[in-house]
Amino acid sequence: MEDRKERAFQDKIDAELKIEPKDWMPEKYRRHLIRQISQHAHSEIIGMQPEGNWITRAPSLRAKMVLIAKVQDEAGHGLYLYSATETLGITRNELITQLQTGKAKYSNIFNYPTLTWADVGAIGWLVDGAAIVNQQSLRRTSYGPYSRAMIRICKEESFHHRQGYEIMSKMALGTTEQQEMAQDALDRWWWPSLMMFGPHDSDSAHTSNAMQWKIKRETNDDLRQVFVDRAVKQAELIGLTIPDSELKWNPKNKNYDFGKIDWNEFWEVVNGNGFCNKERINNHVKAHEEGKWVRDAAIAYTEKNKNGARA
Ligand code: BYC
Repeated sequence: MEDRKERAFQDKIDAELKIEPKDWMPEKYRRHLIRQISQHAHSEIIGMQPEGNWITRAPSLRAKMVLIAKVQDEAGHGLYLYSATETLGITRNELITQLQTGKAKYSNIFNYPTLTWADVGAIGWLVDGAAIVNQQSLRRTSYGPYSRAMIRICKEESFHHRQGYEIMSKMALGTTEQQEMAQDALDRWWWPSLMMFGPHDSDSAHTSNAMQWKIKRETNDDLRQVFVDRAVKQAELIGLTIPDSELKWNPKNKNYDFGKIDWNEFWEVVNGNGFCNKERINNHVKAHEEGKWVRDAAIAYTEKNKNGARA
């Protein structure tokens, strides 16, 4: 019986039909999605911190308004993604506990500090740039609510990418000091951005199932390559140098070969030993505790309306 259901499930996926919350799905598929979508949601929410750090110090009113809008968008992305995860039968509270206790991961990239205004540019350009490559692919993911969230999120990410590239272009074409700041930001954010795509395919524990179930549509290495090829041209255009002496055009494959990624650094950061891991989680815990009265008030209001409707 279970086998028959599983075959019908796979046939549906192979036929490019979406799986919806009330459809039958194997437990492994459900758990895989909860893991991936919730980690994605956590990344959006934790990702507000490095850039939020610069809102009060943005160099102009325009820059400040744009940055506030961007950070607010990330909160919205987190909310769509938490909602998509909840359709799989897990509560928001459980998800938040998983994040705060270190059971659930979030993207490696948000454990690095934002030292200068150029870092805000580098995040928009490289981090959102990497996220777009990954998320454009995920628009075709097999789970309906995740796919629909991705379509909406991608539209906003394009604006984020532009705001980052605009900051970098202005600085790269500015005074010598600004040029140095832009190059320094690129030097620090380049390699962690490549790590965002996850381990090489040969070391990726989840890729095989994810590809079979069409949760992922392209592998970690394939998406990383798309990102590198795009970013090299963008860096050239504004006169910045990618910090990789092995970066070289490969005429046979028609893409850029690049140097070795430091996977020790990746695992250290992912496992809690990056520069900012503790600070990021402590801030989250504090904000969550301080927001308790808002959640309590919202629940009390809903309960009151329910009771009112019953009376
Ligand atoms: N960081 O088998 P693998 C944003 C973990 S936020 C940390 O390849 P999978 C933005 C992985 O979880 C964008 N951990 O896994 C927000 C697994 O460990 P577990 C965030 C990572 O799932 C604010 C183990 O390594 N985007 O755009 O097949 C401001 C083995 O990996 C990472 C998403 O989350 C990492 N980078 O592939 C600006 C996209 N990579 O879970 C921007 C959605 C891997 O077994 N997620 N790990 O403990 C995905 O597409 C996939 O989950 C990944 C990893 C490609 C990330």
